[in-house]
Amino acid sequence: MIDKKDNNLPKIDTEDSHASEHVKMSRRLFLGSSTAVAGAVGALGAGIGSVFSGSTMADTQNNGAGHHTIGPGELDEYYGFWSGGHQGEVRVLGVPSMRELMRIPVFNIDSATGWGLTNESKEILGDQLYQNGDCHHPHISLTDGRYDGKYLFINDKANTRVARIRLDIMKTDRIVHVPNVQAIHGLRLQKVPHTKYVFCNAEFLIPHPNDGSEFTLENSYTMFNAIDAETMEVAWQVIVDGNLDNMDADYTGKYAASTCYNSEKALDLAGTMRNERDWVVVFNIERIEAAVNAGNFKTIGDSKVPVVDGRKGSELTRYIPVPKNPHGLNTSPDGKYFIANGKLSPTCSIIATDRLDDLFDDKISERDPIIGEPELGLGPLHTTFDGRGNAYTTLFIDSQVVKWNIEDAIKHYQGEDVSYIRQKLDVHYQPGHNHASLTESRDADGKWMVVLSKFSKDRFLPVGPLHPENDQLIDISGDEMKLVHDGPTYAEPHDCILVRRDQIKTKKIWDPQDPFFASARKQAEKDGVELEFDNTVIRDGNKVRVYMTSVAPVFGLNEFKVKQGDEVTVYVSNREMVEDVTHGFCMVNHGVNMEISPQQTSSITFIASKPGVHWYYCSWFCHAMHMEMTGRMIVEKV
Ligand code: RUQ
Ligand code: CUA
Ligand code: CA
Repeated sequence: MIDKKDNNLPKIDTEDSHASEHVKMSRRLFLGSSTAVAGAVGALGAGIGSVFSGSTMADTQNNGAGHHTIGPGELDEYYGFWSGGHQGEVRVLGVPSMRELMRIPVFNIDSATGWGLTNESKEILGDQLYQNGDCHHPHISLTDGRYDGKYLFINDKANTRVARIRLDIMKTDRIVHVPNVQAIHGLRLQKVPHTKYVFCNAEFLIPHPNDGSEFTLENSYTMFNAIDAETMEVAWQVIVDGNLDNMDADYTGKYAASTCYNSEKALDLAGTMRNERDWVVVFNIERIEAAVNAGNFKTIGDSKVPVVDGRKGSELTRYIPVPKNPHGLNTSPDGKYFIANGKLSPTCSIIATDRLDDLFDDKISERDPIIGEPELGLGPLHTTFDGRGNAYTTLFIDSQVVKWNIEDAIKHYQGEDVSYIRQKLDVHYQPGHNHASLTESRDADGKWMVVLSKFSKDRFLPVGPLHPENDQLIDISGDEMKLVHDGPTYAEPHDCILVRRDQIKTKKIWDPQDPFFASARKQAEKDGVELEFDNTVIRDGNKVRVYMTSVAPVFGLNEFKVKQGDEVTVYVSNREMVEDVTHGFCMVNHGVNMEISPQQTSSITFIASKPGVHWYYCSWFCHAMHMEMTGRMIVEKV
């Protein structure tokens, strides 16, 4: 272990040692001939056990080109948007530096910005004000198969929600709770002609209605969901057989496909592994829309969402059998293939999207769209692409990423004697998602790949029993993958998306007319208050509205007076015209804090339950006299 630590030091300008090269080669050979080990995968437990056995070899880090180093003051080429996992947020990183630029609170409560505390954020979070969320899949809206930089969408598995983030201000602006289902997991966007729909899978099977009158798994099912990307209303739902895991959409706008690992409808682990093949279910978007428009749907309970039946035998779906408990599903950037990752099978299944019309017209049989099933290694979870015909698949159990050539894998399946594996690279450790730059668009540029490893084990200074994960940056621009950076991350990013920096256009300061705080503006109008200028207190029964401006380093009000028990709403408008001068408003001992950026209005409501003097202060450093940016709330006893 001690020796290993030395090996982990960055070795930017040195050559690979012969020793580690040797180990790397022998390991590759071992894995190259290990395709008969499928049986060993049998139990998922075997994979977990190997966390600590498969990766204790010498460091196989390639000595990277080093051009991932971005100097102080230099800007990155890519934005990376990371899921924040069960922290419930989204993180913005610069790539290739892997510097964290910003956090965007989504489903979580954020002490710094007041997300979950302010009236503006509560309006977006809605009635379902849960305290937690579980983000997995961040995806950026597209127009004609290219990222358009408008929105980012992300799922909440924990509370069955989908959120939209406006990328011009990098704030969450809409959240929808998906009815009739439990646990939104896989989420992707319609790519063509544009992101009209956000597609998302509900993972778990539930009875309908789920009101305590029925508990059996036989009478439970789950649904595939489409959300209108502009209105953020659920447009329709499709009942399926089995469960749903991950998904992707095609480049015609006609099809979407999801993996199912629980075709068995089992409750126990062994049961979910009973079938040698589960399936990929393909959704025919045109036919589903036609069925909804023709009124061939039902609704469930109070929900008005049209529900169509896509179970086996339906015209709306097709079920393509694939081995075994498949997980990720990824569309190649040329639009030709859906690739389903086998998880308990050492294979990926290549589905030809140009055979789907025939499949739906019953001209071919259910396995005919499969045109390749390469053996890649143990525990394939997700695949990403370089736009040059190569695929990169994470191997969870092997702790590797395998680079393979898609056309050669297809030829091999047709009986040609070609090898399709290009390289296997150790990653540290147990990778889940991987993601190459621009890979979910036509513009996949094959420069960088992030591998999101679930375990960091010995890669960082120890921080107690809870370890960070490890997001590794890999240079894929050359023939060989080169590992160039380790990035510790907190609970649990799952997935990320990389876009070119010119594809995102952000505002430097807020538009004072922004809909984000339209309700505050409306209330001010009703009260005859001008947010830009006025500093005033409006009493409305036991509701008190306090309006104040903020210009560094003063609040418009040094003091305001309320009565014990009043419901107080404080509106602060930041009048700065200069970027980066954010103020905060923190009322001591009231659980009240919020961000107010230039030209923004923020508001927060609380009960003034404690008589006496209560200071408030600016909580975002704004000026040399920032400490002096304070005031007092006087609460009179009643
Ligand atoms: S899933 S580690 Cu939540 Cu994206 Cu595959
Ligand atoms: Cu205003 Cu600090
Ligand atoms: Ca299964």
